[in-house]
Amino acid sequence: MKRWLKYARPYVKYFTLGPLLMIVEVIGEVVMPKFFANIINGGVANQNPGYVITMGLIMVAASLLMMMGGVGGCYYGAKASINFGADVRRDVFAKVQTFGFANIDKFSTGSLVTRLTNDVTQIQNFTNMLLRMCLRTPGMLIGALYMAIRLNARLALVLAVIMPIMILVMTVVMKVSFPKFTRMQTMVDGLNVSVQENLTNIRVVKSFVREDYEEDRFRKANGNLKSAGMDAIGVIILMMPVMTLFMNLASLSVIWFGGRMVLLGSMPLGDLTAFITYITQILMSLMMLSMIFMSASRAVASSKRLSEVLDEHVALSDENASRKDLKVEKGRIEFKHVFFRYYETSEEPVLEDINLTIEPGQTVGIIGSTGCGKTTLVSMIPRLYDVDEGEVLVDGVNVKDYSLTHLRDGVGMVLQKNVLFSGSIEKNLRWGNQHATEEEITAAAKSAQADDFIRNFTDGYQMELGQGGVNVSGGQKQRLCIARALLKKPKILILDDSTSAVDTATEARIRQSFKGELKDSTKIIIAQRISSVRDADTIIVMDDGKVTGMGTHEELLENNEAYQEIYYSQMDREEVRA
Ligand code: DUT
Ligand code: MG
Repeated sequence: MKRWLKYARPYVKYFTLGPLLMIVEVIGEVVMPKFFANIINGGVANQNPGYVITMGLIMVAASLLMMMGGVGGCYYGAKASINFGADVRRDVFAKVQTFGFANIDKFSTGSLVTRLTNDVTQIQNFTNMLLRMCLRTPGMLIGALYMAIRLNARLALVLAVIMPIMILVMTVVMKVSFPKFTRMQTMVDGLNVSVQENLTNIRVVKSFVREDYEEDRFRKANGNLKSAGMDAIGVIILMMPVMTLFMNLASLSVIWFGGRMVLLGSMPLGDLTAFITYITQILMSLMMLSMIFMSASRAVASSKRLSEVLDEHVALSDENASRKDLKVEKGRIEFKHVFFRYYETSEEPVLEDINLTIEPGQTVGIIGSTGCGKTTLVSMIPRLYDVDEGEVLVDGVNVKDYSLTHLRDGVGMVLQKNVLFSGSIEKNLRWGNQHATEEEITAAAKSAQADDFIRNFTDGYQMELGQGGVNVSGGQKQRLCIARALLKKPKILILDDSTSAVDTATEARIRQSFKGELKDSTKIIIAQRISSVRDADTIIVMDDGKVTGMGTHEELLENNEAYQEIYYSQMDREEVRA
């Protein structure tokens, strides 16, 4: 609660003006029936047209005032809640940006999208409703109650019976519906996950002709949401007629008892009509209160989900880093007894007791069967994940002691599952360095063997890429990603299977250019092809989370069985090709 108040503070003017103006409307609503009673009692019964006209004019003026209050109240209420929602959304998004991979894996992207959109909207709508109703509803309840008792205290006893029953019904309904709303939000998550996964991967879906399957999956998620929604709304649907029943019973009793009073002459007719209006107002405001609580239970469910994001502990941060000013200067890498697993519950570690040292300027190849942990191993260097045991040192300093910005600035990583973003090629390359000159950009593209094909596009470096870089080929995309990393001029360059879609001749040219331009940088190349790593200073052979061999191509060919196996299986193919 305190957290959300903080978001209201900058808009305190709107937050007070809204409800205050609504009060104007309520006062009007409460005195109107009394004026009406006066017209009947004083004007109609006494046949006094002058009085009727004066009262009528007063009522018109009051109505105008009421309208102004109502419009103003709604305006400021909307202004307050929209600003409030926007600020919450901004902060939740900023928090998500600090998340490590592990945090994102935990929530799932779909759920984060729901929280950022739907959940924020829920609390925004509730705030809006609260601002319009928070003074209005109790104001109307108390005002009408006061007027009714003043008009006829004995008749008001009817309320003493009806009101407790209605309050009881409302409490039960709220208790029942709260968990149902929480469940509904989870179903919205499910729906978003299904939609998001489908849309981002629509090309794969289509190429595997999986539309039916996807439709089915969507139908299930949509169906779940529908039934959860029906379930939650169902309670409210049931509540409405029950409340109306009590309201009608109350009016009926008032007419029954009040009618007798009018006949006996102990109550003027105008008072009875006014009284009936007040009864309706009281019961209506009770209903409205219950609506507010209902909307509150939804908002509470959403606010809990937002708090989960805002309170999420980001383990992978540089808050406790002791050498924040330090930059990566040389590019020496050391792994000491490193253990790692993605999930605390998994039995086998993905990395098991890794020990290795890579000297600055060296080129190191990593080779091994798929799933053996190559990507995981290199992810430890720019701290995409943190080790469970042991330590990773860069230039003799634990990676946890660098500021994340400096560490990641020093480490250029071309991810295995790489993406480009919508925008021009130049804009994408500038991710590597915002301030790069045109010459630097061309140079990086040339080293990555991308300059030629970029120039062949009609718009050259200004060609617009689609979302995820869909309008370039796989090999072109890989080369653009390499160029993007090269622009950082990193001390450590990691290529994770980054030339798998590039032909061998082009790949050789890329390696050649590294020798010239990245002479002093440490280069780590993960590859499936021996030809990609055979020139490396050291080749690391991995199997099942462990390093099983380390040495030059010749050394490994002599004494490492796994390496020999890979080599000879690929040699056959190379020879056939040659
Ligand atoms: N793994 C996870 N969660 C992840 C990524 C990987 O549990 O987010 C598992 C899958 C695999 C192991 O970790 O069993 C090692 O994965 P990694 O991606 O490191 O393997 P790789 O050597 O890079 O395989 P590939 O050659 O297919 O890229
Ligand atoms: Mg990999």
